[in-house]
Amino acid sequence: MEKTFLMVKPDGVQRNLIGEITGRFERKGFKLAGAKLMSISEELAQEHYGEHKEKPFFGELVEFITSGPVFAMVWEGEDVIAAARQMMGATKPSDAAPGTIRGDFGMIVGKNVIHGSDSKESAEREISLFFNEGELVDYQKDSLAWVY
Ligand code: 3AN
Repeated sequence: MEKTFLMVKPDGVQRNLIGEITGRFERKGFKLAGAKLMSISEELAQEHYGEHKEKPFFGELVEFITSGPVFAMVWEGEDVIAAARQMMGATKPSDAAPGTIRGDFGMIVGKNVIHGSDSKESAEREISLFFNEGELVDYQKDSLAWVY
């Protein structure tokens, strides 16, 4: 089953949006494989955003993502990488459709609430950057016969 790396950014944590955001992926039907509240070191931030090294906003990006705790997650399911990108909405909150996470909660491009892997390659890279093998849980969802 496909896996993706999602992260509630420092602005989302400060705004108490962890529950709101994880709730959307739970209700959609995806499966949580790992999650943790953590601080990102300067080194990890630079590695994570390596592809943006030449961008004018790189310094700002690293400064922001290390400015407070983030909530890192691995979610699993069919086409979860693309589906999560749809649920996140466009990078620039003013372009993000209502009903998406950034459309509903984002205000400015530099503080857009959530990060999500944009391809299979980046998902694999980001999952292994943020999680040890032992931190991911492989389990089956039980039959829901006992929910009434
Ligand atoms: P996404 O997060 O939608 O994949 P990317 O990969 O293009 O977007 O950009 C990575 C991060 O860089 C974004 N989440 C956003 O916070 C930040 N970013 C993108 N464009 C700008 C910009 N023009 N100014 C400041 N930050 C930006």
